[in-house]
Amino acid sequence: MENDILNYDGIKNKLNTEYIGRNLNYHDSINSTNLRAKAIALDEPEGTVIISDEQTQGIGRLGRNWTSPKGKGLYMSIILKPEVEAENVSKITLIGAAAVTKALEDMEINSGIKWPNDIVINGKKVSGVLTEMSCESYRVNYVVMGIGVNVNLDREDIPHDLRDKATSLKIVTDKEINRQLLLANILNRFEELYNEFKSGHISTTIEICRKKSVLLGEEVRIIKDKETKIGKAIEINSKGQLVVQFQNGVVENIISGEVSIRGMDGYI
Ligand code: BT5
Repeated sequence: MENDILNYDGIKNKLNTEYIGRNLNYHDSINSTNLRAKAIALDEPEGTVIISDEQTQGIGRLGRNWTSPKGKGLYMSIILKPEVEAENVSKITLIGAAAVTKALEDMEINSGIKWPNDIVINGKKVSGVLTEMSCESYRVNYVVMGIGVNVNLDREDIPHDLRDKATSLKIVTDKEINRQLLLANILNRFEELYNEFKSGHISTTIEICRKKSVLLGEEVRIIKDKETKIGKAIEINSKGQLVVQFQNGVVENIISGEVSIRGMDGYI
Protein backbone atom coordinates (compact mmCIF):
# COMPACT_ATOMS: atom_id res chain seq x y z
CA MET A 1 0.00 0.00 0.00
CA GLU A 2 1.31 3.48 -0.90
CA ASN A 3 1.56 6.27 1.66
CA ASP A 4 1.66 3.86 4.50
CA ILE A 5 4.67 5.18 6.41
CA LEU A 6 3.99 5.25 10.12
CA ASN A 7 5.70 8.53 10.93
CA TYR A 8 4.12 11.62 12.46
CA ASP A 9 3.55 13.33 9.10
CA GLY A 10 1.67 10.25 7.93
CA ILE A 11 -0.88 10.31 10.74
CA LYS A 12 -1.10 13.88 12.03
CA ASN A 13 -4.21 14.74 9.97
CA LYS A 14 -6.02 11.79 11.50
CA LEU A 15 -4.88 12.32 15.09
CA ASN A 16 -7.31 14.05 17.49
CA THR A 17 -5.24 13.63 20.62
CA GLU A 18 -3.80 16.24 22.91
CA TYR A 19 -0.63 14.39 23.95
CA ILE A 20 -0.73 10.70 22.99
CA GLY A 21 1.38 10.29 19.83
CA ARG A 22 2.29 13.98 19.52
CA ASN A 23 5.93 13.04 20.08
CA LEU A 24 6.30 10.07 17.74
CA ASN A 25 9.62 8.33 17.08
CA TYR A 26 9.50 6.24 13.92
CA HIS A 27 12.06 3.52 13.16
CA ASP A 28 12.43 1.41 9.99
CA SER A 29 13.67 -1.49 12.06
CA ILE A 30 14.36 -2.00 15.75
CA ASN A 31 14.83 -4.89 18.16
CA SER A 32 11.70 -4.09 20.20
CA THR A 33 9.74 -0.86 20.62
CA ASN A 34 9.17 -1.75 24.29
CA LEU A 35 12.92 -2.09 24.88
CA ARG A 36 13.55 1.25 23.17
CA ALA A 37 10.73 2.97 25.05
CA LYS A 38 12.07 1.72 28.39
CA ALA A 39 15.55 3.01 27.54
CA ILE A 40 14.32 6.57 26.92
CA ALA A 41 11.22 6.74 29.12
CA LEU A 42 12.68 8.91 31.88
CA ASP A 43 13.74 11.59 29.39
CA GLU A 44 10.62 11.73 27.24
CA PRO A 45 7.20 13.26 27.92
CA GLU A 46 4.09 11.26 28.64
CA GLY A 47 2.38 10.11 25.48
CA THR A 48 5.60 9.58 23.49
CA VAL A 49 5.13 6.79 20.97
CA ILE A 50 7.90 4.57 19.63
CA ILE A 51 6.88 2.80 16.46
CA SER A 52 8.74 0.58 14.05
CA ASP A 53 8.03 -0.91 10.63
CA GLU A 54 9.63 -4.14 11.85
CA GLN A 55 10.90 -5.71 15.07
CA THR A 56 13.77 -8.17 15.10
CA GLN A 57 13.17 -9.21 18.71
CA GLY A 58 9.52 -8.40 19.43
CA ILE A 59 8.53 -9.49 22.92
CA GLY A 60 5.38 -10.93 24.44
CA ARG A 61 4.52 -11.59 28.06
CA LEU A 62 6.51 -13.92 30.31
CA GLY A 63 9.53 -14.00 28.00
CA ARG A 64 7.55 -15.02 24.92
CA ASN A 65 8.13 -13.55 21.47
CA TRP A 66 6.05 -11.44 19.07
CA THR A 67 6.38 -12.10 15.34
CA SER A 68 6.80 -8.68 13.69
CA PRO A 69 7.40 -8.86 9.92
CA LYS A 70 8.38 -5.69 8.06
CA GLY A 71 5.71 -3.40 6.63
CA LYS A 72 2.86 -5.68 7.66
CA GLY A 73 1.85 -4.79 11.18
CA LEU A 74 1.72 -2.14 13.86
CA TYR A 75 4.44 -2.44 16.49
CA MET A 76 4.32 0.44 18.93
CA SER A 77 4.92 1.40 22.52
CA ILE A 78 3.50 4.34 24.44
CA ILE A 79 5.39 5.94 27.33
CA LEU A 80 3.06 6.82 30.21
CA LYS A 81 3.61 8.51 33.56
CA PRO A 82 0.40 8.04 35.51
CA GLU A 83 0.29 9.22 39.12
CA VAL A 84 -1.20 6.00 40.44
CA GLU A 85 -0.06 3.22 42.73
CA ALA A 86 1.75 0.32 41.13
CA GLU A 87 -1.13 -2.08 41.77
CA ASN A 88 -3.28 -0.08 39.33
CA VAL A 89 -0.88 -0.40 36.42
CA SER A 90 -2.24 -3.73 35.19
CA LYS A 91 -5.44 -1.85 34.29
CA ILE A 92 -3.50 -0.09 31.53
CA THR A 93 -3.36 -3.39 29.64
CA LEU A 94 -7.16 -3.43 29.62
CA ILE A 95 -7.22 0.18 28.38
CA GLY A 96 -4.91 -0.83 25.52
CA ALA A 97 -7.05 -3.83 24.60
CA ALA A 98 -10.25 -1.75 24.77
CA ALA A 99 -8.67 0.97 22.60
CA VAL A 100 -7.70 -1.57 19.94
CA THR A 101 -11.20 -3.11 19.76
CA LYS A 102 -12.85 0.33 19.59
CA ALA A 103 -10.39 1.44 16.88
CA LEU A 104 -11.24 -1.68 14.88
CA GLU A 105 -14.94 -0.99 15.38
CA ASP A 106 -14.31 2.53 13.95
CA MET A 107 -13.15 0.70 10.81
CA GLU A 108 -16.12 -1.65 10.87
CA ILE A 109 -14.10 -4.63 11.97
CA ASN A 110 -15.63 -6.61 14.80
CA SER A 111 -13.28 -8.18 17.34
CA GLY A 112 -13.33 -9.67 20.81
CA ILE A 113 -11.13 -9.33 23.89
CA LYS A 114 -9.62 -12.39 25.50
CA TRP A 115 -8.92 -10.98 28.95
CA PRO A 116 -6.57 -9.42 29.68
CA ASN A 117 -4.38 -8.69 26.68
CA ASP A 118 -5.44 -10.43 23.48
CA ILE A 119 -7.66 -9.16 20.68
CA VAL A 120 -9.23 -11.98 18.71
CA ILE A 121 -11.23 -12.40 15.54
CA ASN A 122 -12.85 -15.71 14.52
CA GLY A 123 -11.17 -17.41 17.46
CA LYS A 124 -7.63 -16.33 16.49
CA LYS A 125 -5.33 -13.66 17.87
CA VAL A 126 -4.79 -10.47 15.83
CA SER A 127 -3.31 -8.26 18.51
CA GLY A 128 -1.60 -8.40 21.87
CA VAL A 129 -0.75 -5.87 24.58
CA LEU A 130 2.34 -5.93 26.80
CA THR A 131 2.51 -3.48 29.71
CA GLU A 132 5.77 -3.04 31.62
CA MET A 133 6.59 -0.63 34.41
CA SER A 134 9.38 0.79 36.48
CA CYS A 135 8.54 1.70 40.05
CA GLU A 136 10.15 2.43 43.40
CA SER A 137 8.16 1.03 46.30
CA TYR A 138 4.63 2.16 45.41
CA ARG A 139 5.63 5.07 43.17
CA VAL A 140 5.47 4.51 39.42
CA ASN A 141 8.39 6.02 37.49
CA TYR A 142 6.98 5.14 34.11
CA VAL A 143 4.88 2.62 32.25
CA VAL A 144 5.50 1.34 28.74
CA MET A 145 2.44 -0.06 27.03
CA GLY A 146 3.24 -1.99 23.85
CA ILE A 147 0.69 -2.98 21.24
CA GLY A 148 1.27 -5.35 18.34
CA VAL A 149 -1.37 -5.72 15.62
CA ASN A 150 -1.26 -8.16 12.71
CA VAL A 151 -2.53 -5.84 9.99
CA ASN A 152 -1.56 -6.86 6.45
CA LEU A 153 0.14 -10.18 7.14
CA ASP A 154 -0.61 -12.90 4.63
CA ARG A 155 -0.90 -16.50 5.76
CA GLU A 156 2.73 -17.14 4.77
CA ASP A 157 3.88 -14.34 7.08
CA ILE A 158 2.56 -16.22 10.11
CA PRO A 159 4.96 -18.90 11.41
CA HIS A 160 3.68 -22.45 10.88
CA ASP A 161 3.30 -23.19 14.56
CA LEU A 162 1.05 -20.13 15.05
CA ARG A 163 -1.26 -20.60 12.08
CA ASP A 164 -4.05 -22.24 14.03
CA LYS A 165 -4.09 -19.48 16.66
CA ALA A 166 -3.02 -16.28 14.90
CA THR A 167 -4.60 -14.29 12.10
CA SER A 168 -4.42 -10.81 10.56
CA LEU A 169 -6.89 -8.09 9.63
CA LYS A 170 -6.10 -8.66 5.97
CA ILE A 171 -6.80 -12.37 6.26
CA VAL A 172 -10.16 -11.86 7.99
CA THR A 173 -11.41 -8.94 5.87
CA ASP A 174 -9.79 -9.99 2.60
CA LYS A 175 -8.65 -6.37 2.20
CA GLU A 176 -5.45 -4.42 2.63
CA ILE A 177 -5.92 -2.20 5.70
CA ASN A 178 -4.60 1.37 6.00
CA ARG A 179 -2.07 1.17 8.84
CA GLN A 180 -1.87 4.94 9.30
CA LEU A 181 -5.62 5.18 9.91
CA LEU A 182 -5.62 2.24 12.30
CA LEU A 183 -2.67 3.70 14.20
CA ALA A 184 -4.36 7.11 14.56
CA ASN A 185 -7.64 5.48 15.60
CA ILE A 186 -5.91 3.43 18.30
CA LEU A 187 -4.10 6.48 19.69
CA ASN A 188 -7.33 8.55 19.64
CA ARG A 189 -9.29 5.85 21.43
CA PHE A 190 -6.47 5.21 23.87
CA GLU A 191 -6.22 8.84 24.97
CA GLU A 192 -9.96 9.04 25.76
CA LEU A 193 -9.87 5.92 27.93
CA TYR A 194 -6.52 6.73 29.53
CA ASN A 195 -7.68 10.23 30.53
CA GLU A 196 -10.62 8.65 32.31
CA PHE A 197 -8.22 6.31 34.15
CA LYS A 198 -6.02 9.24 35.21
CA SER A 199 -9.06 10.97 36.67
CA GLY A 200 -9.65 7.90 38.86
CA HIS A 201 -12.23 5.99 36.82
CA ILE A 202 -12.06 2.98 34.57
CA SER A 203 -15.72 2.17 34.01
CA THR A 204 -15.81 2.82 30.26
CA THR A 205 -12.86 0.48 29.72
CA ILE A 206 -14.40 -2.21 31.93
CA GLU A 207 -17.71 -1.93 30.05
CA ILE A 208 -15.90 -2.42 26.72
CA CYS A 209 -13.93 -5.39 28.11
CA ARG A 210 -17.16 -7.01 29.35
CA LYS A 211 -19.14 -6.36 26.20
CA LYS A 212 -16.37 -7.64 23.94
CA SER A 213 -15.23 -10.50 26.16
CA VAL A 214 -14.85 -13.91 24.56
CA LEU A 215 -14.31 -15.58 27.96
CA LEU A 216 -17.34 -14.62 30.07
CA GLY A 217 -19.63 -17.57 30.64
CA GLU A 218 -17.01 -19.98 29.28
CA GLU A 219 -15.04 -22.77 30.90
CA VAL A 220 -11.39 -21.77 31.09
CA ARG A 221 -8.08 -23.23 32.10
CA ILE A 222 -6.10 -20.88 34.35
CA ILE A 223 -2.38 -21.54 34.06
CA LYS A 224 -0.16 -20.11 36.79
CA ASP A 225 3.47 -21.16 37.06
CA LYS A 226 3.19 -24.86 36.24
CA GLU A 227 -0.27 -25.39 37.72
CA THR A 228 -3.50 -25.56 35.69
CA LYS A 229 -6.95 -25.14 37.22
CA ILE A 230 -10.31 -25.37 35.49
CA GLY A 231 -13.15 -22.96 36.19
CA LYS A 232 -15.81 -20.78 34.67
CA ALA A 233 -15.20 -17.10 33.88
CA ILE A 234 -18.19 -15.41 35.48
CA GLU A 235 -17.41 -11.70 35.58
CA ILE A 236 -14.90 -8.90 35.00
CA ASN A 237 -15.21 -6.87 38.19
CA SER A 238 -14.96 -3.11 38.60
CA LYS A 239 -11.20 -3.38 39.25
CA GLY A 240 -10.71 -5.18 35.93
CA GLN A 241 -10.03 -8.55 37.55
CA LEU A 242 -11.40 -11.74 36.03
CA VAL A 243 -13.72 -13.50 38.47
CA VAL A 244 -13.50 -17.27 38.09
CA GLN A 245 -15.51 -19.96 39.83
CA PHE A 246 -13.44 -23.12 40.17
CA GLN A 247 -14.82 -26.66 40.02
CA ASN A 248 -14.80 -26.95 43.82
CA GLY A 249 -17.06 -23.88 44.03
CA VAL A 250 -14.38 -21.46 45.21
CA VAL A 251 -14.56 -18.04 43.53
CA GLU A 252 -11.31 -16.15 42.91
CA ASN A 253 -10.43 -12.75 41.46
CA ILE A 254 -7.60 -13.15 38.98
CA ILE A 255 -5.21 -10.25 38.45
CA SER A 256 -3.89 -9.83 34.93
CA GLY A 257 -0.22 -10.46 34.43
CA GLU A 258 -0.17 -13.47 36.73
CA VAL A 259 -1.76 -16.07 34.55
CA SER A 260 -2.31 -17.47 31.10
CA ILE A 261 -5.83 -18.42 30.15
CA ARG A 262 -6.90 -21.02 27.63
CA GLY A 263 -10.25 -22.34 26.54
CA MET A 264 -11.10 -25.99 27.00
CA ASP A 265 -10.26 -26.99 23.46
CA GLY A 266 -7.66 -24.71 22.04
CA TYR A 267 -6.61 -21.14 22.24
CA ILE A 268 -9.95 -19.58 23.28
C1 BT5 B 1 1.37 -10.57 23.91
O1 BT5 B 1 2.06 -11.48 24.63
O2 BT5 B 1 0.36 -10.78 23.30
C2 BT5 B 1 2.00 -9.18 23.90
C3 BT5 B 1 2.49 -8.80 22.54
C4 BT5 B 1 3.01 -7.38 22.52
C5 BT5 B 1 3.72 -7.07 21.24
C6 BT5 B 1 4.07 -5.62 21.15
S1 BT5 B 1 4.64 -5.17 19.58
C7 BT5 B 1 5.15 -3.64 20.15
C8 BT5 B 1 5.73 -3.86 21.53
N1 BT5 B 1 7.15 -4.15 21.45
C9 BT5 B 1 7.40 -5.40 21.81
O3 BT5 B 1 8.54 -5.92 21.78
N2 BT5 B 1 6.27 -6.02 22.20
C10 BT5 B 1 5.14 -5.12 22.12
P1 BT5 B 1 1.57 -12.97 24.95
O4 BT5 B 1 0.17 -12.93 25.48
O5 BT5 B 1 2.63 -13.55 25.80
O6 BT5 B 1 1.52 -13.67 23.56
C11 BT5 B 1 2.69 -14.12 22.95
C12 BT5 B 1 2.35 -15.40 22.22
O7 BT5 B 1 1.51 -15.12 21.10
C13 BT5 B 1 3.58 -16.10 21.64
O8 BT5 B 1 4.11 -17.03 22.55
C14 BT5 B 1 3.00 -16.80 20.40
O9 BT5 B 1 2.37 -18.01 20.76
C15 BT5 B 1 1.90 -15.85 19.97
N3 BT5 B 1 2.35 -14.89 18.96
C16 BT5 B 1 3.60 -14.44 18.66
N4 BT5 B 1 3.57 -13.54 17.67
C17 BT5 B 1 2.28 -13.43 17.31
C18 BT5 B 1 1.62 -12.65 16.34
N5 BT5 B 1 2.25 -11.78 15.55
N6 BT5 B 1 0.26 -12.79 16.26
C19 BT5 B 1 -0.43 -13.62 17.05
N7 BT5 B 1 0.15 -14.38 17.99
C20 BT5 B 1 1.49 -14.29 18.12
